[in-house]
Amino acid sequence: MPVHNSDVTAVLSTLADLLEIDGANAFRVRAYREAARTIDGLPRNVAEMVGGDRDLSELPGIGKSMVEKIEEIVETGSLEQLEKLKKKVPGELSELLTLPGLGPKRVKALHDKLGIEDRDDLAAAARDGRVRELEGLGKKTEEKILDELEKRRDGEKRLQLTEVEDVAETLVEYLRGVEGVKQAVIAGSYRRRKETVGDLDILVTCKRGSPVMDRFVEYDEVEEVVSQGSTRSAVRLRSDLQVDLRVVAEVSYGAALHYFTGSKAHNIAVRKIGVGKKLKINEYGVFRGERRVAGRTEEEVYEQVNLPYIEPEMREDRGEIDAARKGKLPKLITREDLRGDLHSHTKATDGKYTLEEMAEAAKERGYDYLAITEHSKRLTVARGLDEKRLRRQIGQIDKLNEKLDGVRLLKGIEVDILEDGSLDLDDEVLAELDVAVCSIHSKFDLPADKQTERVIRAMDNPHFHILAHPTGRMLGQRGPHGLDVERAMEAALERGCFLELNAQPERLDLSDTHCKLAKDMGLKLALSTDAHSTSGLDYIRYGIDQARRGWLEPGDVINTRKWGDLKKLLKRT
Ligand code: DGT
Ligand code: CA
Ligand code: CA
Ligand code: ZN
Repeated sequence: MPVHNSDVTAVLSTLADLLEIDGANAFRVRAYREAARTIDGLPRNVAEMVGGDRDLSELPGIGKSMVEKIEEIVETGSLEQLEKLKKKVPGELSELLTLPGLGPKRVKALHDKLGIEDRDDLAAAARDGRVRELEGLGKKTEEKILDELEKRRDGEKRLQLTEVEDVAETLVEYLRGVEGVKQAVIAGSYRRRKETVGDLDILVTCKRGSPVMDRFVEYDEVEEVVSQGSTRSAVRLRSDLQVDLRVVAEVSYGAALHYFTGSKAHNIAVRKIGVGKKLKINEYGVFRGERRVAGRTEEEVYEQVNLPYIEPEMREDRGEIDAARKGKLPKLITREDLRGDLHSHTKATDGKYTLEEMAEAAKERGYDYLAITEHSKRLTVARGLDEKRLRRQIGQIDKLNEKLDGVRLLKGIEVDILEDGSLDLDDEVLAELDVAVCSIHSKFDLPADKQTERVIRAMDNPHFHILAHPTGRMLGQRGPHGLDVERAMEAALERGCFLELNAQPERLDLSDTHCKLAKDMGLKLALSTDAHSTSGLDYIRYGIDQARRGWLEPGDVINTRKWGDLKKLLKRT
């Protein structure tokens, strides 16, 4: 069983939690947390780094002894130190640290005095009124704990950004229509355009006496009112989405928007700079002593710490603060920068529309070109094209292009990469195409090194242009198929080919950190929808969001170029 980065992160975080409950030195605890966070943000597989010639201790927050722990986790799947500690402090206790009012000392007391070992024990004790008996834990905290435990039981999953989008936008529109409401915006991970969101965080400014809180909790889609107050309420919608609403003063609007947009790590980093300037930064504003020196806009907040405005998609504490400080923030790509889409299907295979209809749809969206990339013959479920049918389509596209005005269809294919790394169509027909998008649709379970070799061997074919949906993951359905993305990127760079950022909302493949890795390596990406219908072209928005989270600029994406220039880029050798 290969060890994933998330496994390593989980072991290190649990260790940090249990040490904290056990009363260990705060620095030690923090060291494990830092290490966990570093591993979590790594775009490569740490297990392979351990096996290879990389020096892990070069990573931020990872010292020599931490390297040994990581190696132990990679090799054994666990950590002896943790297993020993668990005999004293049950592992499930770590989860209790995230409950309202519960810090390490209190969790320890719950364990020592009430024999609580996990959340079920805690729920039972809270229901019996035993929790309130402990020092410092009153009836109120007990109720909050119980509430939170129940909430967690129902909704433990994160929702895909695209699943919540309609619900979210409709709700904000509704709030904007409430009497006295001036502004209503969604902050949190939703504003950062993270691929999944835990809950929605909405901010409102309004006139005194606006009934916004009442209107919010009585909104049609509300299934349960979790809490209601004059400045903060929380509800759970029928779609299982939890929504927090906060009413903030206009003088605090920018500070609140900044605070609740997060990420938490970004906030902490900004606040730290503030501390160095004797400024206190919180959701109410930026303060020097008692005096509010900023807060109306986010720009003001950043200005106080001598930083330019940082786009929400970049606020993950992944180097954006440093880049901002040096005046080196990327000028992030926007939808308008794209000149075309390089991955789409028509009725000839598993798409819904004709060549003409797809061309028209591309033109309506302001594109200069659209690549038609049908599946190849091995993918029989999609009625993939063989050489003969592909040649027929090539002829149709040539003819259609003579008629088309203002848009061009590119002759392409989404050719299967077979198990041995060969391509599913012969070289002669591939040579007649403008673009070959290549992808894996079978044998997802090959060992990682075999999977990687398979892809690299495919790239050796001079007709290979773009590796489509490189990792094969499907959000919430299936994990990546094991390709070593960094090695694939290196191979692509050496051979003059590219990787795709597939904008299908359940794919978003590459991830944000992979996009950033590509950029750092100097590898350009294709940003494509894989549209199976005319409206499917609109999924490009999600790809743009992901690209921006990966720091991509127009120059980092090949389909921002005019066809003539793109054609040169696609030329191998
Ligand atoms: P999510 O909901 O899990 O997808 O992620 P977020 O980022 O929306 O997180 P959420 O809803 O827990 O909190 C919204 C924002 O509030 C978060 O991005 C940053 C801010 N925030 C929450 N807790 C803290 C905290 O303890 N410290 C700081 N500095 N900011 C926090
Ligand atoms: Ca949130
Ligand atoms: Ca929240
Ligand atoms: Zn496709």
